[in-house]
Amino acid sequence: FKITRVETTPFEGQKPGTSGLRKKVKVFVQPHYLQNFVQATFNALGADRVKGATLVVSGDGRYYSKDAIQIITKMAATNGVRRVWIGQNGLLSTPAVSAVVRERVEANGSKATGAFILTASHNPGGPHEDFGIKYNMENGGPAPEGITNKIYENTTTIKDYLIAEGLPDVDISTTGVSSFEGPGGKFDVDVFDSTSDYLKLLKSIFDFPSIQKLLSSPNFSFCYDALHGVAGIHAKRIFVEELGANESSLVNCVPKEDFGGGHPDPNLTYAKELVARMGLSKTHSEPNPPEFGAAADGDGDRNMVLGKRFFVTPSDSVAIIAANAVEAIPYFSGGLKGVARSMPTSAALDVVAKHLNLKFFEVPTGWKFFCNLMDAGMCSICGEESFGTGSDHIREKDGIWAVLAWLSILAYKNKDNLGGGNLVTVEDIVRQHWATYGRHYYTRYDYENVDAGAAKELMTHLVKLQSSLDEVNKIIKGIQSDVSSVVHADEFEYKDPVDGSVSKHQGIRYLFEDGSRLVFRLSGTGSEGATIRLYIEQYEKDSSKIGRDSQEALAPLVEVALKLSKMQEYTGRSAPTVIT
Ligand code: VG1
Ligand code: CO
Repeated sequence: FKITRVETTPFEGQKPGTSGLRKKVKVFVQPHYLQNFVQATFNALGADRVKGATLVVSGDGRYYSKDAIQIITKMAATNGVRRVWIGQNGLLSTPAVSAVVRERVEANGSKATGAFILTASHNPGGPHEDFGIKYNMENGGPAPEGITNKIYENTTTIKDYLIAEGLPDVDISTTGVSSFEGPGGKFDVDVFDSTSDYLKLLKSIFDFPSIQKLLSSPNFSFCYDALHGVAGIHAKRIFVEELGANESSLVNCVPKEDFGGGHPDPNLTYAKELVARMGLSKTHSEPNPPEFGAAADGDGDRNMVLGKRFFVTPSDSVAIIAANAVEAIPYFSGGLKGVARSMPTSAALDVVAKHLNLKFFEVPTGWKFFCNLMDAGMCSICGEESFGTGSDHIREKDGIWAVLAWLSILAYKNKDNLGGGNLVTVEDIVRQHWATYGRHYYTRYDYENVDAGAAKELMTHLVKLQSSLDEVNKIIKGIQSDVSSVVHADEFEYKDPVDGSVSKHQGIRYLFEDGSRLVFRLSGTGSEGATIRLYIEQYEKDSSKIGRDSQEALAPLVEVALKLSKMQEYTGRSAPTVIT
């Protein structure tokens, strides 16, 4: 093939958000749009990281992925990349990409140096929905802000990009290596099995035989919903073929370019089928739900964990995994190096860290902030309230890992009663945890696709309010006289303890005397307008008060949050789009 230099002009708004660049497909398919971003990324990485590199290119299989893979491959070939690795059919979950970057070694000894992940994660897909792309580094984690800022800068000045002429489209449906000859020498494309490397890693972490025993036990039942995302292919292989779960326990596990028209976000609103199966639907009654259910998002890094007629909040989930990991998961048997959560995530993990005397970190939203801690050996388990949980086995959150972690805990707690009799259930484990550590009532309100100007004004209003706590408390007492007082309010700022980098404006916090918190932030993953996220949390230590309905328990604080922020006044919305 030959190298062609194509002239181009910058597009506005190619700034990577919380997790890469996400836009409507119609934006991405504009001539040169994807190409500009890819070239800007190669330029930001620099020759050191690109010349001779081995690059993984795959994703969640959403609409436009197949075209994007061909374009990126042709650009990699001309930018000096030596090898491109592609999961069969272009499919690799985000955690599987991270595992491949860290673990996979080709027969000739080559290892990956980075990855383009093609996904818009939990956003819908299809010709009228979202596409996305992000770059991960040689540690398997998302590019740090230093790089993403550089990429953005490059997109604003780009004049041309390089693409191969005469390089045929690669057949990504069959595994195997194809070699091509270019002006710079050989260029290989290796299409490989999507699950093998990821599975091998998971097998080295968990006790598969004990999980298999649990799954085949007559008094246990299991259900997994991939919402037509990429996790479906891994789930089939891992849960059914390796661990012996029944094929019928998999729901929506065939990946689709448009996720079957659904919203591939594993929460109680969007994972409707699973929610109904687990006996949690308000309109449908299920006589005999499974003991355990879980769902994934489009790219398989998120998870929702459910018990029979029981919802586990993600903030509780990471705390419970951390509290039980050493006993239940072989990978952690030597102890935990530390634990971490994102700022808006509830403080359930903080309490566990304190009890177990573990190093603890609070970082801004987005997985990249955990990666530095993990690289420095300071953190083993971390999580976000947004259904993201994971560990230092890779550098992304990992939906299937979280399910295996829960199955491990269940297997451990039930090791003596799998023959029959009463199981320790998901609900038992959570209630026991609350009894020991106290309960963090928690909810998140999302206002999606709000006018961007209005959202900014609301945030500015909240920042201004903070200058006088007396004033804030006066307003709050006027709304609800019996909530506790705000003792601290700020805009969250994070100084990375490893590299000293500072991230500002990471959300507005109101911290109350009794441990309650209100947090407001703007989403960085949307593709249209602005999304305001409001996080509400209240801590209850009194064991006689830990069994309440969470929306009911939080109602006074919710009212305070809405009135204090003048939510309806600024946004015109009387209710959130989604409550989780
Ligand atoms: C959201 C979540 C955040 C998560 C991010 C990427 O970001 O809140 O916790 O890390 O999505 O997840 P934001 O900026 O919209 O609040 V994924 O599964 O979409 O890559
Ligand atoms: Co995701």
